[in-house]
Parts: sequence; structure tokens; C-alpha cells
Amino acid sequence: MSEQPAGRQATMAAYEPAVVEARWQQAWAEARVAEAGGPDDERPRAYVLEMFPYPSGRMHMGHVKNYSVGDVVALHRRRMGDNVLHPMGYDSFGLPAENAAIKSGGHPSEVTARNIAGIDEDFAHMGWLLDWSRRLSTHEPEYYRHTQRIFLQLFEQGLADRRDGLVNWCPNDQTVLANEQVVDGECERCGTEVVKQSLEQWYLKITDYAQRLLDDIDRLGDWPERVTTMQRNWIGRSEGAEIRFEVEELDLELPVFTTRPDTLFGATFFVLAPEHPLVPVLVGGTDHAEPVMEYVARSQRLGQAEREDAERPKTGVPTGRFVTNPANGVRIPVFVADYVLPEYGTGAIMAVPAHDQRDWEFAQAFDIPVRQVITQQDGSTADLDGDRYNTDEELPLVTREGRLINSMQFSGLSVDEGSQRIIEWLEVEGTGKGAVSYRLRDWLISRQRYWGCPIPIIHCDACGPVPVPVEQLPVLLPDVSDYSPKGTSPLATAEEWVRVDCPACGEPARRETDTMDTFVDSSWYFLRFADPHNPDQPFDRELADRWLPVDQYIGGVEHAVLHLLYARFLTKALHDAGWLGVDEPFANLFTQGMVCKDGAKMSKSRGNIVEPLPYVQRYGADALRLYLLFVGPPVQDVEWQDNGIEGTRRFLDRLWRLVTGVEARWQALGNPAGASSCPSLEAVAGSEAAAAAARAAHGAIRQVSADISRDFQFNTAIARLMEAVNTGSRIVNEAGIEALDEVELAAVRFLCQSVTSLLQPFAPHIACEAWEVMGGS
Ligand code: ANZ
Ligand code: ZN
Repeated sequence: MSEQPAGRQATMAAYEPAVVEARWQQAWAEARVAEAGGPDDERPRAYVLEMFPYPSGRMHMGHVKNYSVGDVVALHRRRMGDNVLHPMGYDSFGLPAENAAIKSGGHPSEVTARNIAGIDEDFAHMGWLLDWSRRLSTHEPEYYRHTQRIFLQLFEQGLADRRDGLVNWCPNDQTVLANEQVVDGECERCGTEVVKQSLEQWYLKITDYAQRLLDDIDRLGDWPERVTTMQRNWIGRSEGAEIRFEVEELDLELPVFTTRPDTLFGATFFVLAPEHPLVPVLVGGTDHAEPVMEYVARSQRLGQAEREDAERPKTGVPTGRFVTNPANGVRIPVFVADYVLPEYGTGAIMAVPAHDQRDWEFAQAFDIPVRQVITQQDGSTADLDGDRYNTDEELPLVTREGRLINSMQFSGLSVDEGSQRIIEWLEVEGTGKGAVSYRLRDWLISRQRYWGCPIPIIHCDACGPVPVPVEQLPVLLPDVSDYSPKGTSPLATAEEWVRVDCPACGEPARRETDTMDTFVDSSWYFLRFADPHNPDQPFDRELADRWLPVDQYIGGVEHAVLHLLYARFLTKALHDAGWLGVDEPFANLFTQGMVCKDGAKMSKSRGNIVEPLPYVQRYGADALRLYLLFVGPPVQDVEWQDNGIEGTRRFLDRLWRLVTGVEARWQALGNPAGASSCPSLEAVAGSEAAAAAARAAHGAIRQVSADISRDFQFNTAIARLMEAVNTGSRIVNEAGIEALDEVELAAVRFLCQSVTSLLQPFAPHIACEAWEVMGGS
């Protein structure tokens, strides 16, 4: 048997996690066991990644659960013989650090450094096997110079542009927000009601990838259906037609997007969104100008949530204009109403009150005729009144099941066939065409705040937006004295920094002063981990291709349409640029449930944080990790309970007593069987105790191996280990350890070894220590 390394806990002493954990953490660090193998390593590769944290001070139990789940996966893959990449870093740009700096003075970088130091300490105590040699922080110039490089690449590909548009504005944070950051009409960060403003901003053209982002969902590995459904809905593909309506008296055509071209003959009015750019043109110089523009102004003040609230009574104003239905030449009135949204389809609709609920309500309120064009009744000409079919069906009849009536040559067709035939007819007539519309909007990335990655663009009067030459990167954040939000970027106050010569023509020009949405930083960090110290490029293609895609990504479901969609988009864009072989970043995704306190998600903003360190000090990191994995299937939400961790700690104490007791007896008997294996079937058959121990050991091996690799069933695996330890303890306690014969003792010892080995991915410190106590290395 090998010599015992110094510091080992004396056999038979009580279990002291502080000693055991410090010892193994040091041993692992010295042996650099967490570092991924290099190019010569021939083991199969596995990239295991948890969503990196925003450093907001200390960790809370939600983080601990996330990284504990990831560590089980990483340790398990390692045990199965893989070369595992399991890195970690910090998503360290962002508003909270900036707001803290405004509140308490100091620089956001100081706040960030302080927060990182705090969370570093938590990481150090938990003993997750993370490859810190690849550590990165997105606020460091060594990282963000490459974020800028990637932005320039997208600019070159035509995927980044600056344009005027209606944007979400948070009056509290004084910055614009991406659509994805507006939740129920409120700012995702601070909960303030978001308003719309027209501003010139930078966008990344994620809409160019809408179809691929949708199609490739089918190529993803094991992703939660909830997440893929959310992505599908967010992309929101609708098939239908674009149909052009001519405005009477004006030389103007207004296109609409409709998913129901089959209802074209039922259009009895026409509606423009208040923000539609042609509204002023339609009413300019007419009696309707004043009421219409007043209505437009009023709807601007409405919050998004109110706007989309289906329960709200329909409002609107007539424009006095008429358009012609291209199908039958019927003239229908044009209204402006806020239930039509500016950013979807064409921002204008043909309204079919007989078959659409909103149009129906509006028609009732404004006394507009209703014309039924779909029926679910069997057609007979008995209902024919002149050339009109009249049914006694209740309207609105909102359905795709039915056939067309009152639709000239298309009457009698089914909805689907009618749609198809009407589209073909419009195409021949030249008044419309088949069309696809997506809900997905381009990704608005400019922010009027300080603590983010500067957008590497120079504005020149003669040349327009000019990219900063790559060799001049990084564009460092300038020092400013005032970070407080003013509606324009604080970077604009750094006059010296802003003034620069145009790289193209050499004339005086100005730097872009907006910074990037921090979701840009986090949409490529998993690529950087493959080549984290490359000074010249974001990453080397060969290294990225070696590790990507991430085999198992683990994080919160709240990122379903933000981070996860952006990361997929960026990976595709860089793939198309030839930077990457893969075009999907995450092969498999696991979204763990939340840790709640008093029924609410644990979060800093709610002030219900439970931090790990006091529990680590009192019970040990292993007990804490085990508790969070045992309390329920990791996929489910769990309520944090102080007494739960006491239970897992008692289990570890019991295991420790069993192992040390059995081992001491084994040594006292002179290590009788020598080799450490399970006694044979014939040998245990003669003793009920020996047979029970062997059964418990083999049962645990079978079930834990299965549970750990299937659906993250960690809680049942741990429960099985607890049962096995109980069985071992009962055998020892009932008979008294001295009364066990050699075969029985060997069987219990085999049980101890099995449990210890199986426990290692969940509670690695005590597992290593116990393993060593039993003579393992
Ligand atoms: C005529 C029609 C008749 C419609 C009917 C529906 C039912 P989805 O499925 O979500 O893609 N629409 C189009 N653009 C709009 C906008 N900017 N704001 C509000 N509504 C808009 O919805 C497409 C349908 O929503 C379109 O089809 C249009 O109304 C409306 F019996 O056109 B439909
Ligand atoms: Zn210029």
C-alpha cells in the first residue's frame, strides 16, 4: 500500500469537511486535474459548460445548483474516459456594476473587481473541477478587443447596420432595450414600463437567419421542448400573402400581410398602425389630419403591454381615405388603430370582421359592415340571396375549417385550397404574392450606457460609418467622470476620446459613443474558451473546431430567447464567415430548475438570496452540493430549506463512520483477502449479511450508472447510495463489527468502495478521502 500523503484525516476520527475539502482542493490544483488535455490527448473530447455568471457580489444557491449539476456531468464524463473541457469565466460588463458605481462612487471596474473577488472565493470553496487556466472576463480589454473584432466582421458581412427605428426605451435606465429584454411591456432589469421612441441605433440582422434558426432547431440534440417551443414562437413564422391595396385619389399602394388570403372577399375596412410612415401622407392637408395625428400621439404614450392587451376596447380613427379591394374592386374605408402593430408584417391590415375577433370588435364599435366569406355549413344554393350566401352562423366565425362563400370563382373551396388559389390569382393579376412573415426583429445592440464594449466605429461626415482598423483594436473605454444616465451615452462626455481622424479620408470625425448590449459579449464566450489566450484573433479555427459544439450546456430557462438565440445566430454568422466549422453552438442543453426561497425565485433584486459560504463552513461543500442535487430532480424548482442540508450531512457522517470502521477492522485482521474485490457469489451465498451487502453494492452500481447518464436523475441516484449506506450500517450495527466473518466484512467493504466510487461525481472531496482511506489512489 502506498504511503499516505500528509494532512490526511486520521482514520476513525470524525468527518471534518473543512480539513478534507481544503486538502483535496489543493491536491487537485497541484495536479492540475481540471485542465483539458491538449492536441495529443487521444481520449474522446467532451465540452461541458455552465452558463457563466454575471458577477453581482456573491453566489447564491441558484448558482450552486447550476454548477453542481455541471460538475456531475463533467466528473462523470472524465470517469468514463473523456478528455473534458470544463471552463468558467465572468460575464462582467453590465448595468448593475455601473449603477452601483453611480450610487456609491468609484469606477464600475472597481465594483466589478470587488464582485469578482467575492464570487471567486465562493468558487474556490465549492471545489468544482473547473479549468481556471482558461478563465476569461468579458470586461477585460483582452476579451472585448475580440468582441469588437467580431462586430467588425459582422459589419463587413452586412450583418451590422445603423438605422433609424422605433425602439424600446427604459425611462429608468435611460437606455434602449432589445425586444427580448422587454417582458410584459416592462424592462427586464428594473421593471419600469417601457416606451417607444424613434432613435438611430445599431442592429445585428438576426432576421436574415430567421429561417435557418427555425429549421435547425430540428438538428439540435437533446434540448428541452419548452426552450425550442419558445424559440419557435419567438421567431414566429407565419405563411400567407402580401396583398396590395390602391389608395383612392393618391398615387399610392398599401401592402398588407395576411395569413388568410382566403378571406380577401370579406375585407370591409382597412387599418394602418399609428406609427405607419404613410399615415401623415394620407391625412396631410385634410380635415382628418388633426384628429388622426392626435390619436397617433396618444397611442405613442401607451405601454406595449396595454397595446397588445386583447381585452382592451378597440379604439381608432377614420382617415377619410378609401382603398380598393383588388379582388372585387370594392372600396373600403381606411382607419388608424393601435391594435395594428407597426413592427409586424407591413404595419397595415385588411380587416375581415366576419372571421377575426379584433376586426369584429372594431367593426361593432365603428358600425362597419360585416361580410361572411367562410362557412362551416354544407353548401346549398338555398341560402343564396341574390348573389350572396347568407347562413345563420354566429359571427365572428374564427376558423380554418370551412369553405369559401361569397368569393366569386373561389366559392366552394376549402380554406387551404382557397388561400392557395387566391394567391396564384393575385400573382397573375400582379396585385399580390405568397409571403412569409416573422415575428423576430433585428437585434438592437446599442446602449447609451458606459459599462459595456465600445462599438468600434468612427462617424465621418464624408464617409459615413467607418470601421476602426483591426490593428487599432481594442477601442478602450475612455475615462469619464460622470456615468449617470442622461439619455446619451456617457462616453460622449470624453471629448478628447470622441475626436478622431477618419481612418478612410483623414478628415476630423467622431467615435461612436454607444456601447454594446452585454448579450453580444456572452454570445461568443464559449468559442473563446477553446482558445482563451489568443492575442491576435478571437479564436483559432482549428481549436474551436476541436472543441465545439458544446456537448452539454447547462443553465437557466430564462435565457431561452435571449442568450441562446443570440449565441445560435452568432455561431451561424461566424460559420458563414469561414471562422468556424460548426453552425450550432450547443449540441445538448439542460435547463435546471430554480432554487426558490419563500416561494419566489432566489435573486438579488428580490433580496431573498441565500449564500453558500456559511453553509460550506458549517456543513461542507460536499453536503451542500449533495443537498441541492438530492432535494429533487434537477430539472424541477426547489424550495431552499435549512434543515435539508442537515440530512445530507448526516448521510456523509454515516458513510464516513462506516468506511473508517470497516477499514479499521479490516486492517486489524491483517487485510485478510488482500485484493479489494467483491467476494464471489458462492462465498456470499452462505451469509445473509454478506449477500445483502453484495446485493446493495451491485444494485447501486447498476442504478446509479443508469440514473447519472439518463435525464439527469441525480436525486434517485443519490437516494440509492443512501440506501446502500444504510444497509451497510445496519449489517455492522446489528451484529457488531467484530462478529462479522471475513467474507461478510469483505462484502461490506466492497459496498463501501462501490458507494464511494459512485458518490465521487456528487461529493468528490469525501469520496476521494474515503477512497484513499480504503487504500485507493
Ligand atoms: C386578414 C385576416 C382575416 C387575418 C382573418 C386574420 C384572420 P399571425 O398569425 O400572428 O401571423 N396582422 C397582420 N399584420 C398585423 C399587425 N402589424 N398588427 C396586428 N395584426 C396584424 O397574424 C397574422 C394576421 O394578423 C394577419 O392575417 C392580419 O390579419 C393580422 F379572418 O389578415 B389577417
Ligand atoms: Zn471620412
